[in-house]
Amino acid sequence: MVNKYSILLPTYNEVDNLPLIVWLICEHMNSVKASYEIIIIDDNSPDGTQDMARQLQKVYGTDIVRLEPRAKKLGLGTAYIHGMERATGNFIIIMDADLSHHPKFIPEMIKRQKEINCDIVTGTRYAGNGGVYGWDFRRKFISRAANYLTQVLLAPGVSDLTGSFRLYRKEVLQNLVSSCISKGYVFQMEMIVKARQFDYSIEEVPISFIDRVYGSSKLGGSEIIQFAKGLVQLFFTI
Ligand SMILES: Nc1nc2c(ncn2[C@@H]2O[C@H](COP(=O)(O)OP(=O)(O)O)[C@@H](O)[C@H]2O)c(=O)[nH]1
Ligand SMILES: [Mg+2]
Repeated sequence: MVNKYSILLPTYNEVDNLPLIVWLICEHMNSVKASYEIIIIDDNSPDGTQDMARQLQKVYGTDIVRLEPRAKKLGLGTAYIHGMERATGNFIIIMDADLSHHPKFIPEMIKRQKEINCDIVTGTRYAGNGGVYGWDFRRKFISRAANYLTQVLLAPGVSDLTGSFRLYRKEVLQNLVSSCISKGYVFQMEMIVKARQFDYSIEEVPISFIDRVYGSSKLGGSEIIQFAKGLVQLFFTI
């Protein structure tokens, strides 16, 4: 069977980033002759992201660029589920739409998955040539601390637990999503911890993460507290 990759792009106010990310994805997927679709899950962004998505559908076709909107801002976790349920590929790639995740890493993830025949390939900022660019000390510290704490408490043996640039076998993602309870940023971490429990094979590909240029981040103080709470909860339930 020929593999098909469904790339989920959750968007909230990404009108400036969308044309470039879609173009880059197409370039890189075509360069390795992969079969794919891009699923834009937009939560009724007030900046006109959906109009932009419809313009892009005219350029690339509705089979390549699919728009699966929701009525209001319902959060990232459920956006992935919404996209996954509508995906026609046997592999699912999740990534941010703000150009922090460069599509040039997708062919590397695909290659690694094929070499090892693994269930999950996760991008890592904290191994090999991976890195973080453009973050201030505060964000770097929070991310490092979150990864370090989780490593100490749960020892999942994956170097980047809070990243969200990953490739999953579709049935693996379905199984993980239905067994994960966390909301917010802790969700990415729980996915990996649960994947370990289920004995799924996980490979890593180093990525460089570039902070967004256009638009604004949604990480605030409450998210950090939520993460800490989620980590403690996972520690006691797993
Ligand atoms: N559909 C949807 N997308 C979201 C929501 N919140 C964030 N996003 C998207 O998720 C990705 C990551 O969000 P971002 O704000 O960049 O988070 P950060 O990189 O951790 O600061 C981006 O593509 C956002 O547009 C949401 O509530 N709904
Ligand atoms: Mg971002």
